[in-house]
Amino acid sequence: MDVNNTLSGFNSMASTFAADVDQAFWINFWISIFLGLTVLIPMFYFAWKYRESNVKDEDIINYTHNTPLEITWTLIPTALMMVLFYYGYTSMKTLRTMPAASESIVVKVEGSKWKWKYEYPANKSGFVHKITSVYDKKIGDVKRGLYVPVGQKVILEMTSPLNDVIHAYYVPAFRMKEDVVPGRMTKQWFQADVIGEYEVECAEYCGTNHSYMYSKIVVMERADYDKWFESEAKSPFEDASAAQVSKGQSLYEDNGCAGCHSIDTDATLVGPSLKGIGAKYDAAYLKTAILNPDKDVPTGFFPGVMPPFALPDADVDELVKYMQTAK
Ligand code: HEC
Ligand SMILES: [Cu+2]
Repeated sequence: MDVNNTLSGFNSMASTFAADVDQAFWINFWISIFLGLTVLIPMFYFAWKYRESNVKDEDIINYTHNTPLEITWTLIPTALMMVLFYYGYTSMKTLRTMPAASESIVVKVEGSKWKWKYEYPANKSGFVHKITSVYDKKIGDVKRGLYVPVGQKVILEMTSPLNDVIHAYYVPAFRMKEDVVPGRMTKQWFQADVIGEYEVECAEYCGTNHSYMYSKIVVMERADYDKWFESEAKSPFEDASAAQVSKGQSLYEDNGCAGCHSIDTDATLVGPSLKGIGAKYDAAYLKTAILNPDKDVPTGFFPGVMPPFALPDADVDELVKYMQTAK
């Protein structure tokens, strides 16, 4: 994914309604140009023609009105505005009319500072895929994303936690964007028709790491998707059995710690590097750092940035163990 070229998505027509939205845009654009010029050109022409040095006082006539002219300049713009309305309304309707849930994959999306989480319906064996998608500054790419089969309707049910802020789920290649609001569910849908990887951006300014609040949608062959969906692998590109990540590492990734902390380099992301932190502090300090981050704030950082994580004790212990041992 090339994050330096965020407009690249506009070159592709990867969803069912991309063409619709583009058509509405271009009709809007050209009608606006036409109407703008029909006002501006006569305006400049008359300003020049009737300039002070060119008009004698005795030549000035006061017209009160001109009915045919007034009817013309009312009817033509009105008709053109109705054309704009028609294309705007019909494409809006396609975008905002959700397909039947029975023929769609319904994925729950949670946007929070600064990660995206996806939760799928249970698969045949009752396993629920929960994916955390964060941008990793070190590798310059998004780790994990939303996986969908090509040609499949997908409904996104989106929200944000109550203690968070507004985000927006924006997929340029699909021409779709909708706010993600704490305490409220918003929806959008799409059907991707071209296999590939598409960038997702947060389109609502949400604080320090807003510009890195990326995710991706990976559109794949039906068979590849099904194979992954019925497995317990974290993504279609990771092998469930070979992935011997510890419970701690898994929690570290799923809670989005990696989006704010580097654990294998000294790089400062949003928060301090956690490399070698086990040698610096004891377990009690690390535990408090997770549950009550504002208690001890290292110099150079601010309270209120790292959210408190209300995790079960066992999970906190695993995270602490992971931080103590990570190389
Ligand atoms: C939104 C960004 C963000 C996320 C997500 C985040 N942190 Fe932090 N973290 C920070 C910031 C900023 C600080 C420094 C300020 C403070 O202590 O509150 C910090 C401090 C810490 C410290 C103390 C470091 C020190 O040198 O004193 C530890 C340990 C820590 N975080 C672990 C974690 C773990 C584990 C997770 C995941 C469960 C996590 N953080 C998630 C931003 C984040
Ligand atoms: Cu955001």
